[in-house]
Amino acid sequence: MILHYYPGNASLLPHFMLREIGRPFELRLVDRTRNEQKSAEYLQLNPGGLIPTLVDGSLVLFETAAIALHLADKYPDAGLAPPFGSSDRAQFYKWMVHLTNTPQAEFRAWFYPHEHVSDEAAAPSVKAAAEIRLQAMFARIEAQLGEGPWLLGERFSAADLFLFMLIRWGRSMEVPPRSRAGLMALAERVLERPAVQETLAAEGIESPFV
Ligand SMILES: N[C@@H](CCC(=O)N[C@@H](CS)C(=O)NCC(=O)O)C(=O)O
Repeated sequence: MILHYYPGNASLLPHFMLREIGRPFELRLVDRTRNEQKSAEYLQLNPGGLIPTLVDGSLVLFETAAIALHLADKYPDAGLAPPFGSSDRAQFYKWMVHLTNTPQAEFRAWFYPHEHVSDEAAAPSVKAAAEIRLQAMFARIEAQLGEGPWLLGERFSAADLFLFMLIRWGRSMEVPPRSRAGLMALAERVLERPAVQETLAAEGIESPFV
């Protein structure tokens, strides 16, 4: 398997999972400083020119959540998702879909506000509004964590790795997700995982992680 990645990008989730799974894989840097995600070669794999892409034999996959669900399904022994057909599995789907189509999508407006305006002068206002929506999203997620410690209660899953990545992305927000005790507790537990530490080191990501 080959993961096309850039440090700290959405590729972080499948990278965490590949290290949790513990099988050999190759990391291939998509150098964003040279806009390689828009190169003709990369667009063949990922027509949107976005990171990540997973190549698994003849299978080429884009969309972070799809890659994560595929890895969880393919390697059930890694315990990254609850058993098929269980209520926990349904909750797992709920969180994976929610995280990708709500906060992850909103983060695009926050990171790339210029893509959401016709007048460049409006970009700061779009970013500020995205931040307010993100804060509300993180507050709702924290409220639903309840006793936790994980999104699925007692059971760790790839959804927690996904949430960790989003908490990290928000670290320079005015009210960062880490300022919410429940989210910080989850992030600290995720950081205790050896696979997570290995991933962060391999990507050259240093503390503070969130
Ligand atoms: N929905 C896509 C979004 C991926 C995405 O936005 N990736 C960002 C990095 S986190 C990217 O490639 N940005 C570079 C660009 O927009 O050119 C996914 O989850 O795979």
